[in-house]
Amino acid sequence: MSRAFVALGSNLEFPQQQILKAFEELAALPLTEIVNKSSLYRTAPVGYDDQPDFINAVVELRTELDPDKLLGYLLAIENLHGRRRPFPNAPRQLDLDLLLYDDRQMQTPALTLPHPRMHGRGFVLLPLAEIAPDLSIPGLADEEDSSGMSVAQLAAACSDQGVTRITP
Ligand code: PH2
Ligand code: MG
Ligand code: MG
Repeated sequence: MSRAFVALGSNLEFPQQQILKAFEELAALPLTEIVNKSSLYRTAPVGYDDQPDFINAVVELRTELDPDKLLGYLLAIENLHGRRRPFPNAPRQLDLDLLLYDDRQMQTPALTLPHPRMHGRGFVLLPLAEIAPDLSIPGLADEEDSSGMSVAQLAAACSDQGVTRITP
């Protein structure tokens, strides 16, 4: 069994419902269970500003799917939600990013692990810190600023990025 973390994001067509539906679809994947879910977070857009706020969350999975198989299922769920890709960082019904898969470090055209843009992003790190504060990100020890820091410490450095936990 492997341990994987997946980030969810949506800012089109009833984002909260997109994320809640995606929780159910992830829970229904073969050889996979959700063992932990963060709260939902309302987050300011990063990268391309002229778009609605996002709803973001992170889940922890236990899975027997290998990373490429899991990624294939994530893309299939995105497609079920009508995901289109008109330009980078465009608004979307659903984005599912594989953040971490055990301690795996890999770089292929299809998949980079850990997710290469997770380190400074509050919309990933704050929900991740809610469910896995003590985790450290493999490979990060090589990067001067953040070596040895836990997810909670990395998240604390992102407190000014417009990320608000939505209380149920
Ligand atoms: N995803 C991006 C780019 N910018 N900003 C927020 N707030 N949330 C996201 O999920 C997000 C983003 C690329 O996938
Ligand atoms: Mg993304
Ligand atoms: Mg993506």
